[in-house]
Formats: sequence, C-alpha cells, structure tokens
Amino acid sequence: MSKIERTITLTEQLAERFAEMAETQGVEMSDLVNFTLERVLEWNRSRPAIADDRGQRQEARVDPRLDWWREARFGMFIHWGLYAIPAGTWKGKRIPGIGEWIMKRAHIPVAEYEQLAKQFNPVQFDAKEWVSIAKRAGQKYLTITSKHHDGFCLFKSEYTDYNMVDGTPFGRDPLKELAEECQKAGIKLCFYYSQTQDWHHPDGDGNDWDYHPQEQEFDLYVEHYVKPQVRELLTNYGPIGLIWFDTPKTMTEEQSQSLLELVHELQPDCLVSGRVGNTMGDYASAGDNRIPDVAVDLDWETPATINDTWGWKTYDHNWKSTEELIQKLVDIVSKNGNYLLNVGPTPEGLIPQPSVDRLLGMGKWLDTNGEAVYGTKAGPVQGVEWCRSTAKENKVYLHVFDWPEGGTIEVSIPGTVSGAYLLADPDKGALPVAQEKDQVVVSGPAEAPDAVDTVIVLTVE
Ligand code: JFZ
Repeated sequence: MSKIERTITLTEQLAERFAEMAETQGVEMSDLVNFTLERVLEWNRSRPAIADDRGQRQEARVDPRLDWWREARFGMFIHWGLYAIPAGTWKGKRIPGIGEWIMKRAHIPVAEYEQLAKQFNPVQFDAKEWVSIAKRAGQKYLTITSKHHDGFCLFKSEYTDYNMVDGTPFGRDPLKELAEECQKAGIKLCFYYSQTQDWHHPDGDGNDWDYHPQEQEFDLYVEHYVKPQVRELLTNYGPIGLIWFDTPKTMTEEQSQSLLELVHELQPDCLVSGRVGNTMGDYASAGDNRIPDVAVDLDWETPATINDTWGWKTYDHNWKSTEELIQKLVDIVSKNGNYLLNVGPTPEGLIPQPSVDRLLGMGKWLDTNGEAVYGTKAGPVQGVEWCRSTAKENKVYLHVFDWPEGGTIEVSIPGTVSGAYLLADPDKGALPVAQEKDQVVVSGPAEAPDAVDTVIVLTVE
C-alpha cells in the first residue's frame, strides 16, 4: 500500500469512528471533532515544558563552561535556508505549518526542491547588519541554521555540493561572514545543525516520499556525514559557542554520546544543546515557545518565534508585540532560563522589518533594565501573577508587570531588605520600605513608571 493509500484508509477509519461515536452519543460529529482537538491541545499544554530526554546532563549544572551562557540570557535564533524562497506557498497553494517544513508538508521530491538552490541569491545579505541588529537588541549570542531538516547547508562543505558556496549563484559562505562580524561585535556565534532529520540525504531521517526508510542506514549517515560536517563547522569558523542539535528522534544513546564527545574534543568550550537527545546536553531545551510555570533548577533555554513560523513565510503576520516579548524574556529569566528568539530572513537576505522593530524595542528596554536580566538567576518571588523576580549578588530585582493601584508593592522575601529604588532612576532615589518577617512592602509612585515592566531593585542582606 502506498503512503497516500494508507493515509486515505486511516482517514476513512477515523471518520467512521467519529460518526459511530457521534451517533451513539447523540451529538454532532463536528462538535465531537472540535472537542477532541481541544483535548489534544490541552494534553500538549499539560506536558512538562522541558521533556526528560531534552534535559541537562547532571555534571553540566555546575560546569563553568556555561558561565557565558548563564550571563547572556538572550540570544538570536536564525532560521534561513532554501525554504525562504517558497516562503509558505508551493505551486500556488499555501502549505499549512511552519515555513521550514514545506518540503515535508508538501512532499516535494528531492529533485524538485533541490532546484531552489539555483535561485538562492540573497544579494542583500549583510552579516554586519544582522549582527548589529542582534547587538542593538541586547542579544549576546546568535544561533543560525547551518543545516536544517531540508538538508541544505549554509556553509561550504566537502561532503556535499548542496551548499551555499558550491550550489547557489550567491557563492559566498554566510557563516564565514557572520563569524567575522560576531567576533568584532563580541557576540558568540552558534550553529544549529539537524543531526537526525535530513530529507535530502538518502540515509537521513524523515523523507519517506523519496526514500524507503527500511532500506536506510542511519548510522552510516551519522558516521560519514554528520560527524565530518560537525568537524567542518568546528574547524573552519573559529570558536563556536554551542551546537544546537535538534529533534533527536531515533538517536541512540551511543550516537548522542559520540556527538557530544566529538564536539568537546574539537572545541572543549563549545556547548551542546539538550536536543542532542538522551539527556546528554550541556543545557536543557524547552519545547518550542514553552515556558515552565515556576523556576527550574537546570540551565535551560526556550527557543521561540516572534510570529508563528521559524523560516520566512510571506503571509504569517501574527507578530507578538514588543511588550509581550519583553515580558516573556523576563518570565524566562526569572525561572533560570535563556530566551532564544527567532528571526526568519527573506530570500533576499533581509531580517523582516516587523522582527527588527520588535528586537530594537526590546533592546531599548534592556538598555535601561539589562542589569536585572543579564547574569541574573531566578529570584525569590515565584508564582505571583503580576510580578517576576530575578537575583544577582545581594540584589533582588522585582519585575512588576501589573502596577498595583496606589503603587504599594507587597511581596514575600527571605532575608533583610536594606533598601529599594527604581532601576530606571539614575539617582537611585530611595523608596520607602517596610518589612515584617518575610513580608516586604515598598511604596512606589502611584502610577506605573513603565507600563511593560517596572524594575524595583531591593538590596538584601
Ligand atoms: C524543531 C524543528 O523541527 C523546527 O523546524 C524548528 O527548527 C524548531 C526550533 O525545532 O521543532 C520542534 C522541536 C521540538 C519541539 C517542538 C518543535 N518540542 O520539543 O516541543
């Protein structure tokens, strides 16, 4: 039976089950379907934000190699590749889902998808500009898709011509140019690399419309393709902050372990993401756009989108507001996490303007309030709707999202509070503080000084 036939059979069976159930329960079939989908979404939301197998190796929790990353807290994710050309539309049809998955979602044959490389000519690409946007946004590291699931490589590789230098009219290596600019700007360059899914490679995971999965030799692909390419990435671009492996799927413990060892052998300081699989990462990876409810005692990161796609889609206009993004950053940092916020540049090589606007807005807020974000960890106030807290040395930073009426801020904090001031106040003018046991009451101005997040600094003994 072909894939299409199997899908049709399954769909028919599912429809029959729904029809049967709707009849016996005496409800409309469409209601039943909607109800079921709601439950599936609910189930997804109820799953832990950080899955066990994307966790952090225990030894890494205290490893000083992570110190730069713990200090950084905010990074730029870049999803860029051939998928930016169709940008969500294939042969006139809008393909649902995230942009970089178009090859799989539309079952585009390798021979056809490959042709996109001949059109990829991002003449407006300017590494300096991209890095400058990250810098002005207050982002301290930059993680770019060196190879995504579609198999196309943004870097010059000896192991395939399906790469930016050998396979496109552009002929330049954007990772080389980014490496130089990152070095100058003091931003850590990091590489996303899809180690399991590769819909182009005959032995890679995930393409069952061109290849027969039963006949594939995944181990050979890891040994003779993934590892040599990881070696290239860690040899040709200077010091790399981390390798962001993704969707471990079938990765065995041995395979995860050997990738981890290879990375650490080539660049001992280079970190490995939790999605290398089998709880072996240097830090844990939360589900996409997921934020845990309370602080997590791990080093972890949320990868997130500004709209709903990673790779550029012309018709995804569902942009989160700057205010929302600032609060998400603070929410994550207040729980010990890092925020890796994505942009999906166009096939011309430009970061979409709505993304730039929001990033620069975040940077502006961070210019004033960065002290309460960078190098901080989870603060003592947790699980409070209107307030988050971060902490560093003898300071607790209260992040007030919803300013209470009259400006009286009341929180529970262990330790003696010796003073309070608004972080945005250059004079650090003292705010009245009263404390009774753990209850601390700060008298702030009647009106919220910052509608998004007003930071109050508490000095704690
Ligand atoms: C993966 C990729 O498939 C996707 O294209 C993108 O690169 C994203 C950053 O990562 O997608 C995932 C991986 C893991 C989860 C969700 C989407 N997860 O654990 O919830």
